[in-house]
Amino acid sequence: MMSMTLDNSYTAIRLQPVELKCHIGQGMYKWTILDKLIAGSEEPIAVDRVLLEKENAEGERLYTVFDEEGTYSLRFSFTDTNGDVLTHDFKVYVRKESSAYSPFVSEVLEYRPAPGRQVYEGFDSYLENFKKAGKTVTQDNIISKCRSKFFRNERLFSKGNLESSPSTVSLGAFGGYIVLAFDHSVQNLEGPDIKVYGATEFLSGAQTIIPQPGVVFVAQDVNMNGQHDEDEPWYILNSGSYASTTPGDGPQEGLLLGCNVMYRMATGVLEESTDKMDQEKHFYFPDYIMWSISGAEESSGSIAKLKKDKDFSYWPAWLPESEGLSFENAVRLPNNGVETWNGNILATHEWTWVNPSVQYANTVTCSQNGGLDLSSAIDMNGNPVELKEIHFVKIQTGVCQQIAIDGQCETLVSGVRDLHMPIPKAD
Ligand SMILES: [Ca+2]
Ligand SMILES: [Ca+2]
Repeated sequence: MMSMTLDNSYTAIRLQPVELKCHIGQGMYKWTILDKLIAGSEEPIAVDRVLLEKENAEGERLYTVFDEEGTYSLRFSFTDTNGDVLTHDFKVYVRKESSAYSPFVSEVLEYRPAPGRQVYEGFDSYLENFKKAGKTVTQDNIISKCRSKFFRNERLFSKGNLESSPSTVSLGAFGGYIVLAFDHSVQNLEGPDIKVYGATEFLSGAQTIIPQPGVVFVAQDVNMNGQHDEDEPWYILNSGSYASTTPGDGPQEGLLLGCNVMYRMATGVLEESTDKMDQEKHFYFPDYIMWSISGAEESSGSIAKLKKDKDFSYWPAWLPESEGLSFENAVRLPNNGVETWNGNILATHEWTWVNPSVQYANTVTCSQNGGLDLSSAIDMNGNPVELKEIHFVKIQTGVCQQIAIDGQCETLVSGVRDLHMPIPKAD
């Protein structure tokens, strides 16, 4: 005898995940939206959309999001191994959120940069104030400072002011990352769904960008607690453009998954290098921070300290130097910096492959950036995954390379937006 454990009605909040469960036994489970009656209209609209159709345990749990305020009619059906069918129709009453959602990420959950010159520069006066007061800056201090930067940018972006310089947060060298949360579920609809804002710089009056690309990951809030938990897997947005090339020295390969990187500070007294090549590159101290990569590849090298930076540390001030800094499961992009030598003189240096179709963090100016599609998600083994919605975004510096006086590649982030949510009128 098959028995039904579903109720006749449920309540939900718009764009917040809902979990419904019904265990009956071995067989095929199917959950369908029949129609919806949107708040303010008189007649229901036929939907007839299957939300989930899976066998056994995989079909017992429905995790979904309703995007409009109103009443949804759903049908659950179960077909057992003899072909006997049990159906149950029920309603989901979807209410409007109590305070309006933000189209931008609303929370900084974690900020863990690798060492880098711009990690210091992004917080220079803030960090110096702590130093002057004889206080130690903490992780919480820095996270609240990140929040205020993103909040300021949100107001700029909301006014359509994309070309005014946003306040950026540097993720430091390869592997460093930031974890951000939306206050609602971002849906995977037709076309691009989220946009990651990098930096916009004006050089010699013309708008340009130093392409220090980041890898963008997304995750769902499976247990619906608003926090990113360890058992909520990260998926990589693979726009297919990581391997795109521009004439010349573009990258030849795509993503390298599963890299573990370790940073350690040099010990001893730093003295200016007298090596001619170091001086050409403006390196003050070439082996300032040592890095080693294991896992998907074995390699090692160092971050040089630049002459202009000799008075400050590249090490994030709120993380202890003595333990080193390690990052697990980082995703590496091909190197994109080029140095050209004329005899033993540095002739040119530049970061290459600035391709407007390469739409992840910090590769194109904010206005050119068309956004990222959740449909491009792959898991940490490189297999495509189907995501209907996400809650969290993680951005990680993707390139492990230093190029002359530009220093180490450090991805800069200034915000993330849900492209499906209209921007409210700015005050
Ligand atoms: Ca999409
Ligand atoms: Ca969670």
